[in-house]
Amino acid sequence: MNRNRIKQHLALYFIAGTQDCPNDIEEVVTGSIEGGITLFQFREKGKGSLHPADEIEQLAVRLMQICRNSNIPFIVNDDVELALKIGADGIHVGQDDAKASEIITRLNGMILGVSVHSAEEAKRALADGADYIGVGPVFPTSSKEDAKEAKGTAVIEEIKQAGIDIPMVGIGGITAENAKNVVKAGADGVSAISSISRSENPAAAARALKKEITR
Ligand code: 3NM
Repeated sequence: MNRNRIKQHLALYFIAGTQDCPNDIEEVVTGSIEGGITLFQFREKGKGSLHPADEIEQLAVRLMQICRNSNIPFIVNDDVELALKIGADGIHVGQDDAKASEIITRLNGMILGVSVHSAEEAKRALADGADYIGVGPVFPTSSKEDAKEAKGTAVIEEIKQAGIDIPMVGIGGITAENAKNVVKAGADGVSAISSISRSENPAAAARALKKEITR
């Protein structure tokens, strides 16, 4: 996918796994799409996540179908084998997951996203061939147990100032109240888990976020 389209898809990037959803995840994802998300990442990870691999795979396939019906690219977090097996649109890896430079040859055009926490890591992700980076945590988050310290929009600004030219999305504690600052700082979009997944009305939550980033 070309850079401009990637940037467009980063506008409102929703991430979730069953552990993030008090309600049925398929309904949550359907609602979020109705509310205007532009990309979805399946991240089945941490306390409360589904464990048997076959259940994870079946759920991934169902969620991918829901996304495909609305032309929303479906990204798998971390699990390269699962992403390849089900034919996902992309894979997202963290600094502690499989190395981007090692998996890129297997991806065959799939979107590759990498989590970064500094300009240094951003530079490496670009050199490794990442299509986009997730920069965080911008604000404190309770959706990732081992999240690093929140740095506000400083790292996003640093990456911009350093001229590291790669599509980027901010992540961590992003809500409709603070989303605008993330885009103002130079991100192409915002990524969110709980402000959508834990909302009683995921469609309305996504719509509220979208409004902030598009005006
Ligand atoms: N990665 P919420 S923060 C999955 O800093 C993830 O790389 C982060 O969840 C990073 O929107 C995070 O609920 C959790 O704060 C984001």
